[in-house]
Parts: sequence; C-alpha cells; structure tokens
Amino acid sequence: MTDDEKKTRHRLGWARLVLGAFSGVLAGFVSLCVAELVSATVRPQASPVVAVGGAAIDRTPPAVKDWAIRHFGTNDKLFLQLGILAMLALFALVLGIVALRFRRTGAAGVLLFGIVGAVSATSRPDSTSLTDALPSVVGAIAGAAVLYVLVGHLTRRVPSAEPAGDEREEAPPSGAGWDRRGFVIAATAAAAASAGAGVLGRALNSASGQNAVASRNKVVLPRPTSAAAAVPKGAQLRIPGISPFTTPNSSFYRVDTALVVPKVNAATWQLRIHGTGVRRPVTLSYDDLLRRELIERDITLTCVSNEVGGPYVGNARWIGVRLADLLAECGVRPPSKGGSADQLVARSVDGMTIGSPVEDVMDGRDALLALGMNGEPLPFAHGFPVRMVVPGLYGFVSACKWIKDIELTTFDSYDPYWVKRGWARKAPIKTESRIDTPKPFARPGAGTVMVGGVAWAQHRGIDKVEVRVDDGPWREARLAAEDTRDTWRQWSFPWEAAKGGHTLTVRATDRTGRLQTDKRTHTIPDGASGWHSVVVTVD
Ligand SMILES: Nc1nc2c(c(=O)[nH]1)N[C@H]1C(S)=C(S)[C@@H](COP(=O)(O)O)O[C@H]1N2
Ligand SMILES: [Mo]
Repeated sequence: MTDDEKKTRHRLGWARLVLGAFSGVLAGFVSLCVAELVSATVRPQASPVVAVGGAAIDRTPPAVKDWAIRHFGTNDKLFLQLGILAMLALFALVLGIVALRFRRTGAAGVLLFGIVGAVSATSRPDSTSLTDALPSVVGAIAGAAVLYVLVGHLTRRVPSAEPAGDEREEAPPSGAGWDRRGFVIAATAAAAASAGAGVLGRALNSASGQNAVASRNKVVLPRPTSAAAAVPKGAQLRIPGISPFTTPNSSFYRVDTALVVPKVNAATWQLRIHGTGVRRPVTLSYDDLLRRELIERDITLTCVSNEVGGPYVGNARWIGVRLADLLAECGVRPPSKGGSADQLVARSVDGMTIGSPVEDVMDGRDALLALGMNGEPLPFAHGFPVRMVVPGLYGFVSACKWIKDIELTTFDSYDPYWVKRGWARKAPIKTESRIDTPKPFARPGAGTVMVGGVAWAQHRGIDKVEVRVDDGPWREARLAAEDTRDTWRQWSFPWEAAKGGHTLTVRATDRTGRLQTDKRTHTIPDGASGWHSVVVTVD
C-alpha cells in the first residue's frame, strides 16, 4: 500500500466512525419522536424524557434539589430535561459506534433504554396503567430498528475492485465497503418520518389539554359570600423596588415536581374526602364547590425551599371553600375535640401527597380549597381547578395543587412525599424578613437612601421590623399598614447613607413577641432561618 492509500483508508475509517456515531444519535432521535407520538395516545406524562425526569426528581437527594433550585431557580426543570437529553445523546453516540462492530448489541442497547423509560413511566406515583410503558417501548423498537438498518449500510460488503483479501472482513476498513447511497436514503427517510411523528405527537399532546383549557375558560367565579376587605391603602408603600403587596399571577413563584403542568378538565374533575373518622365520606364535583359559600382572603404563601432573602414567597387574593366547614359536614373532628385523625393527606392528580395537621386546618383559620387566585380561576400552573391554601404553613405541608383526594389519617401511619425525602412532618412558617431594595451590590448615591422590603409570619402577624447599618444599633423601620395577620407586611427605612461599603441587615418580630432568630439554618428540614443582609457601596 502506498502512503496515499494509507491516508485515504485512515480518513474513511474516521468517516465511518463518525457516521456510526451519527446513526446512534439519529436512532435516539427516532425513539424520542416515535415515543412522543405514542404518548399522545396514552398521556403526555408517559413520554420517556418526562417520565425519566420525573423519576429523577423523585429520587433527587434534598441537598441536590436545593442546589438546583438555588442555581437554576424555577428553570431547574428545563435544565434537568436538557441534562437528560445530553446524556441520551452521549449514550446513543457510543451505541452507534459499538454497533459498527457489534450490530445486534448496539440495537439491543437502544432497547435497554426503552426499558429504563418504561420502568420510569410505570413507577411514577401518578401512573395507573401499564400502558404508560408503551411510548418508551415502541419508541425504542423503532430506534433499534433504525440503528440496525443504518449500520447495515455502513458495514455491507459490496463488490469492490480491491484485492480478494479485504473481502473476508465483515466491516472492511476502507470506504469501498459501504453503501453510501443506501445509507443516505435510509437516514434521510428515518429523520424525516420521525420528525413528522414528533411534531404530530406534540400537536396531539397539546390538543388533549384543550378540553381543560375550555373548561377553565367557561368558569365564572361567583361573588364570594364573605368578601375580603379592600387592601388598606397604607399596605402598599410607594418605594421603587419593593415587592408589590399583591403578587400578580404572572410573577407568582412556582414550585412543584411536575415536568408537564397537569391540564385537568374541571367538568370531569372530582374530589373525594374519606379516611379515618370521616363519618360521611363525599365525592364533590367542581360545580358542587362553586355552589357552596365562597370566601375571599388575602394569604401569603411561602416555600420551605426559600433561602433567607429568597424569592419563593408571594401574596395573592384567593377565593375558595372553607375546608374546615366541609370536613365538619363529613363528620370530621379535630384531635382536640376527640377526632381520631391528626393528619390530612391531600393527593393531586400528578401523584403528589401533602400532609397537614387536622388541628391547624380546623382551628378557625381560613384554610381554603381555593378555586380563584387574584380574580381569575386558578392558573393551570398554580393548581387549576382546585388547590389547598392554609395560612401559616409552608406550601409543602399545605398547598396541594391539582388536588383530587383528601384522606384523613394519622402522622404515625403515613408519610407523604416530602417527608419520605427527609423534610419535616410539620412545618409552621418561620418569622422572616427580606430587604428588597437596595439590591445586593447596588451603588446608591450618598444621602437619603430608601431601604425597603417585606416581612412575614403568617397567621401570627408582624409587629415590628428593625434595620441595622453595619454594626450600629438596631433602629425601627416604618411598617406599612397591616392587611391581615395572614399576609406579609411591607416596611421602609430612610437611611442617611455615607460614602463607602455598608452592610444592611433586617429582622422582624411577630405578634407573639418572638424575634426572628439570627440562627442560620438550611432550608431542610423545616425552612431556612437567619437575618437577611445586603452589602452595598455608597458612591
Ligand atoms: N401537586 C403538587 N402540589 C404542590 C407541589 C407539588 O410539587 N405538586 N408543591 C408544593 C410546594 S413545595 C409549594 S411551596 C407550593 C407552591 O405553590 P405555587 O407553585 O402555586 O407557588 O405548592 C405545593 N403544592
Ligand atoms: Mo415549597
């Protein structure tokens, strides 16, 4: 062989390797597209990336989840899915190369991924049918077939002008041994057909949510029997950069484990109330709830994953049914009145379970089965058609979205979703305060700088907020008017700022006289504590 011939062979060897890898990735793409189409006949949540992502979320250690929320915020799910896709692409690429040498093994590898997807899909808590395995299985079979065929074209023995010696090899190293035309045709056909299937699947999946969208559009929320008083004028301070007293739905934080927001049709939705000590179990429809007395309340919701100074807190005007009344009608009594159940477990359509103390829900506070949020039916992302809201408890122990079932039980006999993952069984809101303005590392000019923010201690109320500059004395901030003790409270503090670097710190005292603790804790297991500080440079 001449040097030139050697170089050509080397190049063609590399080309085949690249094409093998490409075949693997294409097979992966085919699998996902076909799975998407099949999922449209099952349910969108059964598609493999969603299923594997969901399974990953369920198994993520709290510390990693916390890290992800801290770094990616509400985009954490997007990054999770991109991560899964990147991993899949990498494995598919390797399988393609493996298939060049071991054609059957490569194809079998694709099937193995189908099994991973199928197991993930059927083991999700909201999976009720083995048909959830279908998208992954059918997709994997299609992908395996495509890889088998494509690699066949790359390794085919075609009559060549080369010396007879080369023909013994299954996969000749030289380019003369592969079927270029066949490969290009097969790859193009596979790519086009599966892209079509993928687009069709996406379209069908989004169409399946249309009934739910239509049912939401039809909702007219009746006027509440007990309306919330107008928010006092003085509750909203006019300070640029402060969180608005009422958080608009569009900017209300969202924290949940759902990779696909459940689209529930209100017309067919039902809520069952049953369990220990429920003398008259009921099943209610959306219309049943609409016909009941509705109350309207301002309630501030907080996530236990909120770091000191973090964004996962918002205040909304909710409309809903008083949960305590409904429970009483079912014959439920709180433990203090001899009831046998001390835990209320809410279940959602997506398999979430959230446990609240029956005592808290029935102690007279405005625990709601909420239907409306800030004047409209609940947005899908915030739990349409119905969710729970309980003033004074973190969301993970009270605020079940897309609720479909309420079971009365005991704390001893059942651990809900987050408790199984190391979070606390009971989690009342910790008294907290936050500086909204100035922002960290801001550079305000010397002179009067308006410092402002919010403080919350739902169901106890905020009594006092104090601000400290550097190591100076604590000085009382001006409190905005209180709406109710279930809502947060704005505060402001005019600071005579001198040039240089300064640290501003805030702390609140709640209505029970308790000062917000300076003890820094992690969010796990029952919420972060500590004082919020902001470092600024005054120019
Ligand atoms: N079905 C369901 N409900 C859920 C959750 C969830 O993951 N799934 N997360 C809970 C948590 S941890 C919080 S803080 C609140 C957040 O409600 P939001 O997204 O409307 O702000 O919903 C709660 N309800
Ligand atoms: Mo939360």
